[in-house]
Amino acid sequence: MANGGHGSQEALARTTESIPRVPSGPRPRQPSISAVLPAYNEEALIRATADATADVLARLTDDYEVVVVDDGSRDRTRDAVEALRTENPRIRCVAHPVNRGYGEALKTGFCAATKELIFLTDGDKQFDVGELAYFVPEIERADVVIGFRRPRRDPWLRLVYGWGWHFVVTLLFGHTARDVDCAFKLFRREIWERVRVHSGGATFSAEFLIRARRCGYRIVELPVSHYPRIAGRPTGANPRVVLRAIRDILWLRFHLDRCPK
Ligand SMILES: Nc1nc2c(ncn2[C@@H]2O[C@H](COP(=O)(O)OP(=O)(O)O)[C@@H](O)[C@H]2O)c(=O)[nH]1
Ligand SMILES: [Mg+2]
Repeated sequence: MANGGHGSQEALARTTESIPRVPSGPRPRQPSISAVLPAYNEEALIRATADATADVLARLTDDYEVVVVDDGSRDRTRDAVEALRTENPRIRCVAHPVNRGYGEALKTGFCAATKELIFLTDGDKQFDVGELAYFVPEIERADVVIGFRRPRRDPWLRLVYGWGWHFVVTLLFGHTARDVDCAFKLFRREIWERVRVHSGGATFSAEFLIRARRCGYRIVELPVSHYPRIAGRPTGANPRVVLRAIRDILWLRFHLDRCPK
């Protein structure tokens, strides 16, 4: 995992350069969009991610906001976002005083979102936000549009954890999605108001999709590009995160039968 140097600079530039993939030309309808970016100790990447997200949203709609959820970071993540806000007031930071977990951060971000559509992506710049341009038209025929990483560009151990997780979720709940945890999702905000998610950790994404399916929402899946993390430290495979995820998915299996929605 690189933490600076030429490789990082090139990768940052590469993913930023891909933004013009947003199609130009007349735009039929422009739903307003809130982007929600969870961030935990992402001072090296959050500025570039939030900036790129704002650039893309500005090309897709006149009415957007970027909500970064700083989940009790111990670095200068929040300062980085506040600095960005002085340049673009549509970017704002909602902060937890202490770390509460991925799902809790998303709950905070989704509740803070004010626009018609919510776009979720991670704050670590592993996605090409420009590909959101392919998602927005799909929302006309779906309630939730989710990405699947093709291919997923993470270290091999993280991939093994990912496959294991996919297996467990499918075993317990049947087919849920090709890539349950892909942090590239677009959905109507009203769905968040109707689907109650219990998990505050890494199970959040699976639970959200499982409940959305049970509520009968239409889900469309699209391929998305994925890039290796170029700075900062991933936490998705930490034992504490994994144990919490297992506890939450078993809780869900037990409680979903009693309270289907
Ligand atoms: N809010 C919040 N975000 C987190 C936490 N852990 C990781 N993240 C963020 O969630 C995203 C994905 O985390 P990452 O560690 O890269 O996991 P991975 O990509 O699944 O290996 C990144 O934007 C992180 O900053 C957490 O405890 N709270
Ligand atoms: Mg990541």
